[in-house]
Amino acid sequence: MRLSENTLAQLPSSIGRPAYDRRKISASIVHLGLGAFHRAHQALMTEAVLNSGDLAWGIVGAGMQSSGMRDALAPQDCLYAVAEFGADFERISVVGAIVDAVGGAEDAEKVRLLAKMSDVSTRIVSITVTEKGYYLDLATGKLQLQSPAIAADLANPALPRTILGLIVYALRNRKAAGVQPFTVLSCDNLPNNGKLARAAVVAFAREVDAELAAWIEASVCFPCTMVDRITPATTDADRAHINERLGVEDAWPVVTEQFVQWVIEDKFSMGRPDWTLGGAVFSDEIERWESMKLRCLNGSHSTLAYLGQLTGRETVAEAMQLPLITDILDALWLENREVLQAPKGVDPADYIEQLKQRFRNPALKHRTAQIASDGSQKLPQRLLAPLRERMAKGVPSPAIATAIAAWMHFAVKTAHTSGGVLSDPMSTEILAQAGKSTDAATIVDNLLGLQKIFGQDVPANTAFRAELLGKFIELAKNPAVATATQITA
Ligand code: CS2
Repeated sequence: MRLSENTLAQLPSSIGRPAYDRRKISASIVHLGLGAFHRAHQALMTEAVLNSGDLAWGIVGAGMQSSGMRDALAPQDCLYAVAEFGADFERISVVGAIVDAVGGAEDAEKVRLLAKMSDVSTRIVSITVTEKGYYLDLATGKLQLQSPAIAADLANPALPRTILGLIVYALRNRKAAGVQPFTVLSCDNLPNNGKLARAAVVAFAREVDAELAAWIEASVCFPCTMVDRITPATTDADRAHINERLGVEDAWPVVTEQFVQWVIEDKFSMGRPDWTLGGAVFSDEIERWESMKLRCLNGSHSTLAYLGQLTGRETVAEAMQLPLITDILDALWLENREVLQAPKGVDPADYIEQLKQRFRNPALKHRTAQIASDGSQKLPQRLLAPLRERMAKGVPSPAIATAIAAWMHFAVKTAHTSGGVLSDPMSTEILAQAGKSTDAATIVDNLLGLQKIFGQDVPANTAFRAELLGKFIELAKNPAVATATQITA
């Protein structure tokens, strides 16, 4: 039997469920990027608002590329279970905040989505599409006009597929109809995510109509946010366990940790839910929150992922068992702390201690392969940002160098593995550089030459280049690390 409105009453009493009448909800939030993270984070915070009796904030969730989530959710009235797992903790709740799911792979669905976003009922458009979904060249901040997806959206205003096409054409429709613009709420792991979203949207709009671009610049709110909740892809074992607890079948439950954090800049043009009811914080210190999180959590996550992949550790919790890796992380955190501006009231030492506990959570099977994806999109804000601050101070950064060397070895190993696939929008360029030579210095220089990732300043810094090469060779010689075998120093 499937989870649905009709089977809600049969759930065991230990399972949380909506305490409100779902038929009375107004769908005023459109969320682009209907994945596990949104369902474990913003949707759950919105559920707390609905549970408080404010039914003005239902969510229409849209897949961007696939219809898989819509196919899973639609037959269950868009209800789904969130399982929060810790070492000695388990809480499962069924969430009702998503009232409609849009499939990302079908033209008719894209038309329906654009119509909903153009309608006055939509007050907020929120986004989780990961770094690459903004089509920005992160080193220069420029829109990737040469990207086929952007070119297609510029050519096809009736059927946009990227967030930029959808947002700009919906705003154009609203402007034409005299409807107020919605707020664009980026919830991706990017520094100043609201500003980046604004830059991408305005740059796209300029290609469409200069006057529209000026109107967007003047009247659309793009608050910045810091989002945090470790939410791995759901495994078959998780699904089986959760469904056993539910007593009915949820085709795609979400597994996450207990910890949750959302810090939001309070800048909304058509109102907003009181997400503080779900634990969110409104703050004007987003930049500090975001850079602390990106560097201390995500930077060490990426480091764990590449070192984990090289040492045969499948999950983050397994990688946290290896002193070789935790020693590097400790050094990385120290390097970060030396250039960190923590938000008021936050002690970085406590924050980092809590991260260690979160990474060790044995109940989460967070695959290092999942985090290792899209390195080209992640390295700049996670590792290169603190590196640049340290370079400006003239201090060495051996731990950051080790982390980048680990990414390089991961790329080289993939290039030398027959059938090896690098999950990264820049995979072709990266693998070409990584596979060209077996000489350590040449490999390091070739990869450092990828300007879209490293810019010009990082490769030009001879002290750092030497440090990186030293760490690259050190990892190649370490018997616990399985790099591509043919590297010569
Ligand atoms: C991870 C993040 O996949 C990744 O790159 O570092 O998804 C991480 O789990 C979240 O940002 C935690 O909030």
